[in-house]
Amino acid sequence: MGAREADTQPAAFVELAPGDDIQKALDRAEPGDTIMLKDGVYYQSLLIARGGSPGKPVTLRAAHGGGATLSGAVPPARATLTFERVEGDLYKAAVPHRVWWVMVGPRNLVNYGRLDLLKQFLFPNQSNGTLKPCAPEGFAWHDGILYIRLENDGDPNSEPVEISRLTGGDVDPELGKPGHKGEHWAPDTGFDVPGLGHLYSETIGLITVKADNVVIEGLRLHMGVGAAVIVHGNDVTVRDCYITGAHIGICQPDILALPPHQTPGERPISRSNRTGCGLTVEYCEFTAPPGYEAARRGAWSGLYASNISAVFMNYGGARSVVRHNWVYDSSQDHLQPRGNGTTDPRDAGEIAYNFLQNCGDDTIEFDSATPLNLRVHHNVIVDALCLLSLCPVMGGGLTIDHNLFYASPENNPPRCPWLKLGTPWGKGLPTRGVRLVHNTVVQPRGCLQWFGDNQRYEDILMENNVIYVGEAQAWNSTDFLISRHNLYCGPGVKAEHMPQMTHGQQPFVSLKPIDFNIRPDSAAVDAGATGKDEEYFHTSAGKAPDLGAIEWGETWKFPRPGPRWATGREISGRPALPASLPGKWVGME
Ligand SMILES: [Ca+2]
Ligand SMILES: [Ca+2]
Repeated sequence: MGAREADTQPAAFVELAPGDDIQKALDRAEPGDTIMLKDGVYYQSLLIARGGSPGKPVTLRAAHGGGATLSGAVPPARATLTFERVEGDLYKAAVPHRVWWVMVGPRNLVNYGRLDLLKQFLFPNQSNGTLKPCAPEGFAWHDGILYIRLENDGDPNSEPVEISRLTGGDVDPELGKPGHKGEHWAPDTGFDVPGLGHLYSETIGLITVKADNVVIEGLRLHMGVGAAVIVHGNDVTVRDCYITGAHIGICQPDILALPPHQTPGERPISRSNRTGCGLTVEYCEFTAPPGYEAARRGAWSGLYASNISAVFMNYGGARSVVRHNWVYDSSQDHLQPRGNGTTDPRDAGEIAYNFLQNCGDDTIEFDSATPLNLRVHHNVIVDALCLLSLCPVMGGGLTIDHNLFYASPENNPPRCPWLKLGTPWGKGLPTRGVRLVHNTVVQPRGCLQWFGDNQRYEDILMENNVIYVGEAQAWNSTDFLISRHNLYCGPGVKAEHMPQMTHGQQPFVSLKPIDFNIRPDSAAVDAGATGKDEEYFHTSAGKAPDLGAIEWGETWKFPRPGPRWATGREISGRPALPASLPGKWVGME
């Protein structure tokens, strides 16, 4: 470990190797300092309490991108577990400390909490405690014994089992009990452990940042349990990190004590304008298998409140930027942005150029009562139980433009909606202040909306989109204004289903494989509302704007998402693209 020569030195590089104490180096850091981690695994959890200043952050960085792993697992030398068969595929091993998380290779196991639930693979439903089928793999820890069951009668003695280290973690024992109406909402805040309570994700993490101007870069963040990174500070950047084994990848809690309970209905809404500001998360990769696969196999409602119902980001601060990330294989919403509480353009947030794939719930869910002040653009969203949730956006301030949404016919379950509407907070609360412009939606076996009828809407703008669906629906919400400058098409679509919109034949160059460019003879060419290019962030050509995300003749340039150090086989277990989706659409060519 290199030492700082003098405290007056403007910045220091400290290079550490596995076994060195990262915390000690962090506790001495001054603005502008960089702590470099040499290749290897660091079994440490960190609190960053000393930050930098604007332009001079404190940086924690892998010396070689992806070479250094920060792990919340028990080090292998100490993880000498001997499993003994109890009955059938149920095994047990003595582990004196409580185990919050277990992984087998890339797979996360459900923390069933109670042995009887593990034996039945049943997990209490979030809302009413009813036991629901859940993933057929899992564990339960009780009184110094770890019980485990693996799929296909797997013997844990011959599998790469990792268990979480001894660590703290606040559990509210009153929450998460079957039937208990507590002020929490898994998975937004954490996860339930049956028999024990609700674990808040902000209480166990690999890195907790309680300082401003901090950069975390190039690391593998493994088994954070509650979260990989818990962000309390302002102007924190996480980039080029690969995140596995956490309930929430980046968790930005409110500074207020949880849970504030200040809105109608039963769901806690955070006073998000008190959250840290200026969060940037870019070029990261997050995955939580087998979440999507288990949700597809019908375990969704059992998984919902469990630890493996994982979320890439739950956050809400002003000036947040989320870009160039690749997120896949989770059973929960990939992104959960909360309202940042302001309408000032200087506080606006952005979600851009992300590739969001294989989501077992709603890929982005914006549950928010306060203004979002957010633009969501140039993302590619591929395969999900629901591609996007406006459920609900009560504070407005949301623009969604130039995104590609694709539910592939070969990978995705049928009947996938593009938009989840309605509200979980009771009737009478309108969704408002949403602009959906210049998006391209292709769902050969899906539909337009879910829960949308007979809700209230205010100030909704839907214009210049192309929506291709396999299943047509009528639309009964007259206050959800739909411009005629949208193309609604697909094999089952009839003009009377959505008379407000323009109808037409197959607008694309090809559906197999998918080519999102519109055909020159498509009804979408030059059919957009004119005079709104600037407002809609669009550049039109020809006589008028084209409908959809891509003007005819233009090229879609999607930068390769995920850590920039992982361009080959540095990361295993990435999902294949659907065969019908050429890689160029997501920057893979
Ligand atoms: Ca959701
Ligand atoms: Ca045009």
